[in-house]
Amino acid sequence: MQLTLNIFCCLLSGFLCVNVATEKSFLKIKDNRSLPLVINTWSFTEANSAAWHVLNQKPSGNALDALVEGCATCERLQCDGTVGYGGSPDENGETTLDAMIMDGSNMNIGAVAGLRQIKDAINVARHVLEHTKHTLLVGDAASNFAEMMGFQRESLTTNKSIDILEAWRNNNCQPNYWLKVYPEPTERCGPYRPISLANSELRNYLSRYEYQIGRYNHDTIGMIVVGPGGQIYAGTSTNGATHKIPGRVGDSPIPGAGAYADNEVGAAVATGDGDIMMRFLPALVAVEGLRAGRTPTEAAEVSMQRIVRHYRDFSGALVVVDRFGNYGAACVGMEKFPYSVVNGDATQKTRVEYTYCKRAMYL
Ligand code: SD4
Repeated sequence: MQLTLNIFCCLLSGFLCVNVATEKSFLKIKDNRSLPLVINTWSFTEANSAAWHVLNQKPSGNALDALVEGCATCERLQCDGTVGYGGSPDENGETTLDAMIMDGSNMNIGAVAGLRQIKDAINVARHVLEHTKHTLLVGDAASNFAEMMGFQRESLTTNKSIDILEAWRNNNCQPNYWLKVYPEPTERCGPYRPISLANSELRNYLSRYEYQIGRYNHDTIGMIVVGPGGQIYAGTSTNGATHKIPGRVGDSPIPGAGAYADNEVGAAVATGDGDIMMRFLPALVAVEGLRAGRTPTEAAEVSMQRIVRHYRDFSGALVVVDRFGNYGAACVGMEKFPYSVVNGDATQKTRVEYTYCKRAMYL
């Protein structure tokens, strides 16, 4: 019966559903229920190992410390140039940071967005979590808050980020995120002024926009830590999208978009084209999928399918964990998506696993 259902489903919706079927049977055999667990997007293995190390410290290792140390490790290492200082310069050449932590025991969140001149985004997010009644602080005021909390202001610019900016300017500021402006943004640099277009013309712009902003100008660490007693934390840290318009904030610090956690069911973290992802709250949708009885892989697939139905050229991925430590992932717009994971007893080591993905053709 299940097989018939899967075949029917595949005929209706194309490749993604084939993945659901195979991954599901795979999960049944594997049925990984060992806790504690640390899992994160991409092959950021140092971050994963650092979190695992903290989690297993006796007597004080806890899930929040582990999550913060994991993401902070990526910030220090400038993982892929897309986390921490010196990466993804905006149109002015400045690197700004987004980060979030969610506590699945009480739904408390601390986040920062567009954080300027402070390297330790995940730690500042922790201070929002622990020392304020707010959820999200932004921009220069978030930096003022960080200074009050004892963090140091410094430039996040590096030789590499200067080079990226110069190459972009020399390439007539291509690609960029502008629409409906003059001078023509596909050919010229700004400053731009708005022009009005008919709706049909705007549609053409939208598809071209999706084509230009690809997988390689955004990555993020999204991490989930499930402690031995089932305590779940989810978090993110990123420097966003390269050549973003100053002021742009992505999905990573937005609750339900970049991450979501609920001790009652599980957690999810996202990576990818945040301008699109944040329109769908994919982490929340995935966690609600778990609540409705889906496996982690199914919950991730369904959440991604919802985005692809509207944005076929979208690229992104989700990692999902249930409260027992079963995990899965789904991805769109790339060949395969790696994630780093470690679980079980303290002797276990970080490994990289992959989920294969293809752009859904018939959704
Ligand atoms: C953003 N979602 O700011 C982040 C970037 C990212 O994998 O996740 N890249 O759009």
